Amino acid sequence: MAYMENYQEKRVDPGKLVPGTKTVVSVLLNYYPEEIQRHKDTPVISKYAYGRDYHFTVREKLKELFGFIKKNIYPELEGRWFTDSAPVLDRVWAVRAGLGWIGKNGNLISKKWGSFVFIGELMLNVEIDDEPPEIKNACGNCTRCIDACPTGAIVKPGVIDGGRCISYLTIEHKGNIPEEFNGKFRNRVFGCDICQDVCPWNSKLTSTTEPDFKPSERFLNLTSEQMMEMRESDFNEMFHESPLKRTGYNGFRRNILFLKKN
Ligand code: B12
Ligand code: SF4
Ligand code: SF4
Repeated sequence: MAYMENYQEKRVDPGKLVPGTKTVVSVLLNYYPEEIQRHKDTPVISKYAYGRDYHFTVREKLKELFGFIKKNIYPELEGRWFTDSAPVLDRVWAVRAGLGWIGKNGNLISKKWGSFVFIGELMLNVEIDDEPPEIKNACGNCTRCIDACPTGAIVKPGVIDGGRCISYLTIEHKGNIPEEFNGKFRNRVFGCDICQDVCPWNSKLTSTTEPDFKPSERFLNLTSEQMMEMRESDFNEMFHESPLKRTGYNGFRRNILFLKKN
């Protein structure tokens, strides 16, 4: 993740990223699925990857929102939109927009939507007169996420050691998974939701209505054997336009073999 060290100036000052920015509009998109993988022993894929890659979906929606604002409110509107795509601190903008707080598990938590939400922004050249409410951190004394993380990746409240996080190790990491993590992945094959699944703010969530994120029946029914034996052509067919394209078949196989070995 060396790319995280680049563009520090642009990261903290949106005017350096999109000259003329006067307003940042931060939005959330719920991706909490109605149903999870049906077979308990099938290697677990993170909920964010159940459907179409959110980068496409959120970007399309942001473009639409931009068009709507320009057409109906500010004809002079100029700007750009982002989600996880540029040197933008998505969670920090969501906090400043009053959408939630950053929980001890490092995720933005909304009182209404929980944390299974994607974050995106519009950077606009118009001034919008709005005082967002300040949302207080509502984690309280809870430490469920820290206690549940199997690799000890939450090193301080809200601070994730990326190098220890299963999400990083299964998606971003290149090469073999270090031996110190043998037996610690709790059957996670792509990403990890453990610190979100245990969060009380995620206990009564409304499922997403976004069709792009709806998993296929075939995906929900995958058995452990089918996943272990999946061929490249099946993988490409099932995960076409999916976040799993990021690791590709080889990364997926590496993760499967790591789980099998342990
Ligand atoms: C790098 C990254 C990762 C890395 C590192 C995670 C991390 N916590 O930093 C890895 C690969 C591990 C990862 C994992 C996941 N990620 Co990720 N990831 C990102 C990414 C690209 C950048 C995060 C970042 O900037 N980190 C670097 C440092 C600077 O951030 P930090 O120290 O954690 O942030 C603090 C400072 O910014 C400070 N701060 C506060 N105020 C201010 C003000 C200023 C001016 C500054 C400079 C700083 C500052 O507070 C921040 C929070 O503590 C964002 C997208 C984006 N562009 O923001 C998505 C993002 C954070 N990830 C996301 C998701 C969904 C996940 C996973 C759930 C995926 C999964 N299921 O496997 C996991 C969750 C792991 C976890 N417990 O956090 C979502 C989170 C949505 C949400 N509700 O919060 C994001 C926002 C993508 C999106 N657009 O929706 N991720
Ligand atoms: S995503 Fe998994 S490995 Fe990463 S901090 Fe949360 S529980 Fe730990
Ligand atoms: S599990 Fe508890 S401590 Fe962790 S983010 Fe949720 S409320 Fe906060």
